[in-house]
Amino acid sequence: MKAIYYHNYVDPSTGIAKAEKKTSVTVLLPKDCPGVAYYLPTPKSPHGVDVSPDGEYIIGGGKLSVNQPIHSFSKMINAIKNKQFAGEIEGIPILKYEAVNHCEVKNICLGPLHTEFDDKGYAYVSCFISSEVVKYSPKECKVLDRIPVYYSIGHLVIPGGDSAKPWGKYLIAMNKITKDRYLPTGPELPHAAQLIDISGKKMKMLLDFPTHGEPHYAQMIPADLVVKHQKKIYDLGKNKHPYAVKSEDEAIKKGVVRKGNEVHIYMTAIRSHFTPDNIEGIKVGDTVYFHVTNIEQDWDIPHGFAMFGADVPNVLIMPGETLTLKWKPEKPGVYPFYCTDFCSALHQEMQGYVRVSPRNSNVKLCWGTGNKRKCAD
Ligand SMILES: [Cu+2]
Repeated sequence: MKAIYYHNYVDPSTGIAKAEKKTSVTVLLPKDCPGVAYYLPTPKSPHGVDVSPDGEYIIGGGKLSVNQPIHSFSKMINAIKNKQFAGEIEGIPILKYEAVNHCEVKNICLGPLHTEFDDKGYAYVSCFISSEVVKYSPKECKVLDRIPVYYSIGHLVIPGGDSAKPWGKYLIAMNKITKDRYLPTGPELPHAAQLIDISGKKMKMLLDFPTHGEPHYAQMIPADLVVKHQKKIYDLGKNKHPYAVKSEDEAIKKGVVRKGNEVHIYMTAIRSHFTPDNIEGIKVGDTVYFHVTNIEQDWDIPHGFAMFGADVPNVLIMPGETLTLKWKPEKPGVYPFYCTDFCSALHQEMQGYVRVSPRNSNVKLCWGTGNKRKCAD
């Protein structure tokens, strides 16, 4: 059907984002696609739905029910095969509750919301109203342990707990209310996260710490899964940004280029200066583009670039990356720019100046840093 939307993507070789306007979208209507979806009835006001690592148990958090319904995936497939339906809504068949239900965990808690799983076949549900985490066996439909949390837990997370391979050592409870837990610093208090050891038979509270926002869906994985994919720098040699410069000499050589009222500045940033850091010949009425390449090839050395009076006041440039900041000076004067990310002991000195002349002046474009200077022909 007709719909206008923008498909945005970043070309990794240039770092430049492009937006493509599209005019149609594909819409699937269930009544035209039999078998695409089925309803699983879940009492009452279901909130979360989570599937066990082996794919067999589909657990609905019936928030206003004290009995936790556990649906069976294999029973569901059979029910679909045998057409055990209780009705239909807009072309989507409703499966018969009794045909798909594995069991109900009776009196599990008040307000069960979300369920996570460990690597031993146990499930852990967050209980919003009774403020607790309850450990149970979905297979045997049996509650095994419960631990109070402070207070009103929403989500919870176990490393890999939403995947086919959980690491079952820790659980973090994400709580929405912390009255009486922390220093009363103002009208709003922080929310809380609580780290719980789930490696033993009984759950054990290890740590209670403030967090912000309403802590929500989160995932945890062991750090060594991330380390081998981590990006420390962008390779300067592979930077294909049309205004990238790879050295200070190149920045001086390419320098500042005027195209009518448009001025493009090739600039480098490295501890602890910009090249060029002294520019004149810009005029009121010009649109100035600072194309700043961070030529560092070292981990954790981003540089910032802020231009006094620019609409977007600041960009943060990672090592090897080029970013552009647009600026339209409105009156003559000398304007400072500076690095906005603490990069070294001389970070505070990492700054420069642009001299802006009146609209009709004939001040020549000149640029440089220290003794390296150049002027336009
Ligand atoms: Cu810096």
